Amino acid sequence: MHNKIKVCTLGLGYIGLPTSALIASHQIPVHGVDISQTVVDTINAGKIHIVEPDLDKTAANAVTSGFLKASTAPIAADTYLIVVPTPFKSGNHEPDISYIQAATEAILPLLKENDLYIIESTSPVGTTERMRDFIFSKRPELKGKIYIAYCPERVLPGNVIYELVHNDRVIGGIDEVSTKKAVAFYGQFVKGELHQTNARTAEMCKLTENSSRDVQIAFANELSLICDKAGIDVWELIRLANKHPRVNILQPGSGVGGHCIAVDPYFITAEFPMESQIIGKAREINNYKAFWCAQKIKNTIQEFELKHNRVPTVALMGLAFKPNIDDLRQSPAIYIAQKVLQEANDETYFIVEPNIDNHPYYKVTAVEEAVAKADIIAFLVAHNEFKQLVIGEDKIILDFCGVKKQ
Ligand code: SAJ
Repeated sequence: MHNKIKVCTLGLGYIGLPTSALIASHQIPVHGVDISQTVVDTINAGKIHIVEPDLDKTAANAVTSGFLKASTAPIAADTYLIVVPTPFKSGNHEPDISYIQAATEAILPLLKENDLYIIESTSPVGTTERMRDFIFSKRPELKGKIYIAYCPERVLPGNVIYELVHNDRVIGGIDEVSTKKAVAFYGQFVKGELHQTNARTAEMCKLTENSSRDVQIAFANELSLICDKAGIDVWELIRLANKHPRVNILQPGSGVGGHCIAVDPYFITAEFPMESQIIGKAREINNYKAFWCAQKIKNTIQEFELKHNRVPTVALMGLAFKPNIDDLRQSPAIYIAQKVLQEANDETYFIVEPNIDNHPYYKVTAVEEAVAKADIIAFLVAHNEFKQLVIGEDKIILDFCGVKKQ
């Protein structure tokens, strides 16, 4: 057993757990905290509660070596990492930082001179300063005696363990000494470059990265709508436009999902509604794209009925929020499936998602069976399993994500 705990992580989710396991793998004792007893028990049993390649081994080793221990309550450490969710307030797109506030409140009595407090959670601009003010309002004797910084994560789900080590990081303290202290902390386990700035810039940087991707995808999605009307193959168009040395258009799809890109831009628009015109419009376009896909499927069903005098069978290919993962959270494909099935008449539907075995609401059909039986095949996600499919000439294909083009 290690008598001195060095790091206390608050939040053991998609980022908190891999980060804790990575730090522990460097023989730095980590005390991980989560509000869920099930999560805590799972981790202490050497198992994990999320799907992420290689995380199981890293986490299990960290637990068996004794460097990672999970609990529902924090204990005194030298460094506190806040890695809790920042959802929306109910009913609107305003960020809710109450989890960050609650996590901070939980460690307030434990804070002591020279401690380092870092927020990693995606946060609206000014959150770190607000937490600084909150901490010092309750513990005024610590003013100027602890270090406070913001350092967002940038890892791509599915490649978390590699990216945690190799991605560059942006680190912004509330003052220069805090920045330096946080840089020294991450330097122990990050191989990417550590870029120094202030807390507000670091907060905005995270929001900017994901908004930038959202805006670029919206551009591609807008082109797909224009091309559909103009009778142009958008995939060919983008491929050709990208031959220009300074053009790099992303790929259109059935919308933008996940818990980052479809969420973070609202952290900017909520606070700067007048200024964030393009960012706000991009969100609208990417949301609209999913609605448009659902309409397109419904129209195709109607046209089929009129032409063939019978109801068609329909295959909806993919439910995940992006290719080759099993994560269905905030997935445009789920939204499309719901919309289409809501108004289903007598059509028979085959729902396909090769990355999951079953779903609480939908019966999942095997790829080949669905393709063989369906009259209309709508590709919602460009999974690898769909790319090599040989599809009969008699089928109607709605390829929203370019599965047959990329
Ligand atoms: N998508 C498209 N067209 C594209 C690329 C993506 O429609 O050309 C769609 C995907 O299908 C998906 C959505 O966008 O629905 C988001 O997928 P993604 O792979 O772009 O990103 P995420 O949400 O998995 O992870 C992002 C990453 N951010 C950036 O690339 C700027 C990741 O680095 C962040 O760490 C993560 O958000 C996060 O946690 O914020």
